[in-house]
Amino acid sequence: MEKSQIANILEEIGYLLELKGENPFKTRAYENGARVVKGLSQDLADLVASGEISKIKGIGSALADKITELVQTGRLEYYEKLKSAFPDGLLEMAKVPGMGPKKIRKLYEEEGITSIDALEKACQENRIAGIEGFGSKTQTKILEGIAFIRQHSNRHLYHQAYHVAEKLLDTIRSCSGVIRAEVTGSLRRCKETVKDIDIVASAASEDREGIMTFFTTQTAPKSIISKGETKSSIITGGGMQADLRIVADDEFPYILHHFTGSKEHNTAMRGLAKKRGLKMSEYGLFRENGERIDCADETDIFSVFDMAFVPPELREDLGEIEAAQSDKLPHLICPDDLRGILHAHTTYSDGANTLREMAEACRTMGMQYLGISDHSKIVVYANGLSADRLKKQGDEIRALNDEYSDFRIFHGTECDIMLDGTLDFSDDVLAELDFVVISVHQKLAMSQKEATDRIVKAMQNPHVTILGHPTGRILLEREGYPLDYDKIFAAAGENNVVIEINASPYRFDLDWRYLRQAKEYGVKLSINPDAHSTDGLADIYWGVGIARKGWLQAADVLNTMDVGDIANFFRGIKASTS
Ligand code: DGT
Ligand code: CA
Ligand code: ZN
Repeated sequence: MEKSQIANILEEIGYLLELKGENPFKTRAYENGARVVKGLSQDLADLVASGEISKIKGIGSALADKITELVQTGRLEYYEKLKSAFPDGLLEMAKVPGMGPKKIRKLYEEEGITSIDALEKACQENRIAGIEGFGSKTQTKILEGIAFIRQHSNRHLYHQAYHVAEKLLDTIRSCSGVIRAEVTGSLRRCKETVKDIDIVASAASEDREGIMTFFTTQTAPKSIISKGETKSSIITGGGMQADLRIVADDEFPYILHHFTGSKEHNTAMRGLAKKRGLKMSEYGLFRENGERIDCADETDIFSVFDMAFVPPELREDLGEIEAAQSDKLPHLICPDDLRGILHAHTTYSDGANTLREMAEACRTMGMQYLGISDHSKIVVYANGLSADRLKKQGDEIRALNDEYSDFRIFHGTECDIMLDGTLDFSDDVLAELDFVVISVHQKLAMSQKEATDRIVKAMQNPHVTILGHPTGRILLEREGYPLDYDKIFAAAGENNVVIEINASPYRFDLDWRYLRQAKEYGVKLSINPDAHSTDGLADIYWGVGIARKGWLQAADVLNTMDVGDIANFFRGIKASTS
């Protein structure tokens, strides 16, 4: 069993206990335990075998026993018993935004509601509004939440689909007879969520049947939707649909381009073709007389239209075609352009790894610096730091920095934005730090005006460096609060505030669709992993894909600055406050 699976089970136990009405202390212990397990650098099986597991901070003896049982048997009786005490649908209901365990328990006990469908019906029949603690506003919110999850239920997070697709692609490429194979569709375009995995391959016609048999048997699918010589579809073990299409190798570039999409980009390209008396389809690019224009790869296809190669991330018909025709495509940021990482948590607040472990991991990634930003005091559930503990952390950072000659830790905070737009730490506390990330974590239900005013006011504090996860959205789970982007970007520009692209694949916030608008206001972006463990640092690379999708170049991104430049940048902000 993998660490992440075990962590998920512990998390679920915490949730089930809360559903049961157990004391919060007990439920918190499981949630914490899950986080600790996720962040462990050692092998879990080794820790269990040596008995060291019970000595790890945050894992008491009860948790150690359960982890041991899971590692040794792959099962946990306690968990199975606990789970069987509730109807299945009850856990499903937790997916509805705003439905916490307390609410679910109340609806279960008072109305016998055990599924999302039943919940929807009860809301429509106005049976929820009258229950104590609910009201008609909550009832409407629940209905909106159900509509939201219905709309998103057939989509998957980018990183989860990416991992599945990568494995599938490797398997397909390993099959004899396969000449070329690529992932296409929204995954290749780096959309934040995807519906399915689209793969195209080329092979001689006599090899195709064998490849399809291989695809539908050797990838451990849950089920086979269809199997043909040119197209087959499966449901992967993890429940995603994956399509494989196979063509002759000389048709490969056209099908690759077609299934990469987007539909809008394809439609625009077909319009261009028509203007030139050509016909473009997934099978090729043809002259009026039916003759095919031979293209060895996608670059050849674009050059037929006097266009530079358009990176897949840009293919949304949002100006990329015009830019490619006039040689104005941006030189997109690459992973190698990054010089450091900002916005990381440690065991001081809700991170799973120590300051030193985070720094070492970041340095090993080849970065020049790490900006630590643990939570501020109001975020009690995340063990937010008091001004005193923040000061102590500063001492530890200084001591660590003395040890390094080739790496630097910057001391920051993820300071909460209060309801009225003031900040959780006073100015004299903020003045002691290298940089300040500000974020909203409480009372996320706001109108556009409330949200915009609150954040604009917070950005006016002269100590602020970066606005963190600007909308608070959680992909496929909750929509962020609405913002007036013109006002937000104007204020960021005026106050020299950088805006975060939160690179956690659960957030990707700011959304890529607004990045170009931010740039127009002269706002810099920072690609931040919001890492809560050493593993989480690598989330920064998902963020690079999103930045590319938003047309960003290296110079648009704060953390492409080398350590000297960013230190100057931070000092510049501090100088302006004194
Ligand atoms: P998804 O799956 O919703 O995350 O997004 P895509 O873009 O992967 O969409 P999908 O899988 O339905 O189709 C893959 C590509 O195939 C799409 O990006 C463009 C192309 N395609 C599909 N349907 C059409 C169509 O009706 N017209 C044109 N021109 N292209 C299409
Ligand atoms: Ca797709
Ligand atoms: Zn945050």
